[in-house]
Amino acid sequence: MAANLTPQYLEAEKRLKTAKAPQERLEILQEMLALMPKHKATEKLQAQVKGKISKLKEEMAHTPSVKHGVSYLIPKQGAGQVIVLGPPNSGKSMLIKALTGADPEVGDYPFTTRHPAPYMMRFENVRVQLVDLPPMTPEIMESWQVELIKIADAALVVVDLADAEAPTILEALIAKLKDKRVEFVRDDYFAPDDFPGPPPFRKRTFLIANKSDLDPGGENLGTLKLFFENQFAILPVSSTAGDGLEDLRKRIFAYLDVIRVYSKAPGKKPEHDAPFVLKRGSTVHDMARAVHMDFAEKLAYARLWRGVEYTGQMITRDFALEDEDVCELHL
Ligand SMILES: Nc1nc2c(ncn2[C@@H]2O[C@H](COP(=O)(O)OP(=O)(O)O)[C@@H](O)[C@H]2O)c(=O)[nH]1
Ligand SMILES: [Mg+2]
Repeated sequence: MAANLTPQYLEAEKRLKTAKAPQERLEILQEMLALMPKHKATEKLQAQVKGKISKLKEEMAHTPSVKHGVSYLIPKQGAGQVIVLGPPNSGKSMLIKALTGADPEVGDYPFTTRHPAPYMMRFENVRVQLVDLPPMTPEIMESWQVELIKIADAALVVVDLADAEAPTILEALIAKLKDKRVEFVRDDYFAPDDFPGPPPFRKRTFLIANKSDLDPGGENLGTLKLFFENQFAILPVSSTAGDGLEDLRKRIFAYLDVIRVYSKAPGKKPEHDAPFVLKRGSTVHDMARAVHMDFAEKLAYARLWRGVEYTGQMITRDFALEDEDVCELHL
């Protein structure tokens, strides 16, 4: 049976031969898949292209693109990785300092921060990784910065409330990133697809309106809301005075969409200091795998403690866990 590939498909296939950048290769492969006639004779070819796509995505998730010899990979640590970005001097480093107690370089001149750097923020009994990114403007945007944003679990976009230009700069920055297939969203909502081609990288994002101490009347905050309220939750904070930071910490954790589960040995107290951090929706089986690869295989049943609702009842391996559950695994 003939595959009957279209000229458009063959042309895309030709482009793939010379394409080097992973993102470009991904886009071409996805185009090929879309262009391929779907019938018996192309089944094998479809599977091949799909295989290449998933392999490439896997690779891209682990390596930020290399350009001019600059490449940064920040290994994920803790309950999740949150990228902190925005225009120069908006107070990104100061915000991180206030949230983590760490000591990133803070300066009243632009471009104090030149390399990405990870810091750990404590939230209750877990730690969340915040990545300080050198400033971005619509004009100054390195491809590795874009890759780091794509990989992160969530984003904080920081703007300066004292800067009347902030909304316009931010609008241009968002547009530029959208061209690079990064879309900041309030939630995992599914936007009507106004993207031609492969789906974009959608990042859960808070718009941090920093330096609220310099906008006491809230005028600039009002303008920011007019511009962006539909797209983001806008959180006014003051990194120097500390206003709004406790709330922000909580909301960052909630955004990561993870749960904490405490393991417990029979007859012992649960280990509250060392929660297992799992994706929301994880089951007892997932928990067992997180504890030890072998446990997942050998798991017979588990017992659950959850408020007054569960007080040690038996649950099966496909039971869905919730934040702060206590779980006793039996092999
Ligand atoms: N008044 C005020 N100044 C701030 C605040 N956050 C940062 N700054 C100042 O803004 C300048 C830039 O801060 P920095 O964190 O280095 O900005 P970055 O370039 O975005 O990392 C510094 O002089 C900070 O002291 C804030 O909440 N209120
Ligand atoms: Mg900085």
